[in-house]
Amino acid sequence: MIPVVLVTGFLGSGKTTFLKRQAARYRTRRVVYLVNDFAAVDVDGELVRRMGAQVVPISGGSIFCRCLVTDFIRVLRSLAHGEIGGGPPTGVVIEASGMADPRVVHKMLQETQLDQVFTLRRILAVIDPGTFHKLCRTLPNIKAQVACADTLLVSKVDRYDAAALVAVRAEAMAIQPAAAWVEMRHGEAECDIWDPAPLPATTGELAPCVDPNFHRFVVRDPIEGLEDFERRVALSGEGLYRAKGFLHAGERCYAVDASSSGIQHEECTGHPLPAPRLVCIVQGDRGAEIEGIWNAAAG
Ligand SMILES: Nc1nc2c(ncn2[C@@H]2O[C@H](COP(=O)(O)OP(=O)(O)OP(=O)(O)O)[C@@H](O)[C@H]2O)c(=O)[nH]1
Ligand SMILES: [Mg+2]
Repeated sequence: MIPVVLVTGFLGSGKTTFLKRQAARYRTRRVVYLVNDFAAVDVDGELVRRMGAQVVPISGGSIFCRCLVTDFIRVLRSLAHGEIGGGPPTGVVIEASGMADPRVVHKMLQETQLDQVFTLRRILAVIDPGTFHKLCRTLPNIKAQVACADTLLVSKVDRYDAAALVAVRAEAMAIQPAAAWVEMRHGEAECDIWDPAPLPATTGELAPCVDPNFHRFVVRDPIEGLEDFERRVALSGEGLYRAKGFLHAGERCYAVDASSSGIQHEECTGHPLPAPRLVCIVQGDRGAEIEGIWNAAAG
């Protein structure tokens, strides 16, 4: 049986940061990272691939929605048959998209008989203490992610004081009292993802393909450097959940990222450099307005 680890968590909570650490840690094992980005072009897969890992991106929605589940099943079948990367992997790590409701995963594996090849070993929910309380009230899928998890990876603990963490812990443990609580800094956590853990029994349905709470778009024209990126993030305000991708400024290339924890950038090195691309996910009812900010010529 091929062990599978599912990593969930809202947009920008720290899933890819965690995967990058795992990719660095298990460099010698033939682990495949299946990276499901809600946006239509692959950004996170590229970031994990640049750590030397084998990545299969599934972009443009949730692997637990009706539109993408067939792609997800097809990829798992190909992995099982050893058609990706020359032989079956020793393990699969899946980054679910931020809004995914993973409760359906058990049923999906059973109905497709993929459970005869893959064993779901862990479900890890990444929680950002800064957004968790509000999201629990507004997005049922966030509670579903916690309800499914054997472990809650509490990210960004460098940003919050002990009292804030205690409050978040109480709220999360009320949803899933059996889950382990593990604190994480920049993707670093004391958690061996391949150690089996008892998983909560959950069941659910595949989600519809369109979620009116969110609007996503790809930025058409290149953004002219870091300042232009920062300016557009500021103009977008709170309605911007995520902006991420790669931008070129002269000879340099940067991985850029805006989330509830602010703006980050990191210079990319090596060859080839990633092609420029930028994706945004924004509040559904401000979709057209914020898309206009990003798809307007540099001011
Ligand atoms: N301060 C701080 N920032 C962090 C930490 N973990 C992640 N971040 C930052 O949070 C932002 C989002 O992190 P990602 O790992 O891309 O989050 P994600 O959950 O994969 O995001 P999506 O795939 O878009 O849903 C990035 O700018 C990270 O550098 C942490 O422990 N501390
Ligand atoms: Mg990610």
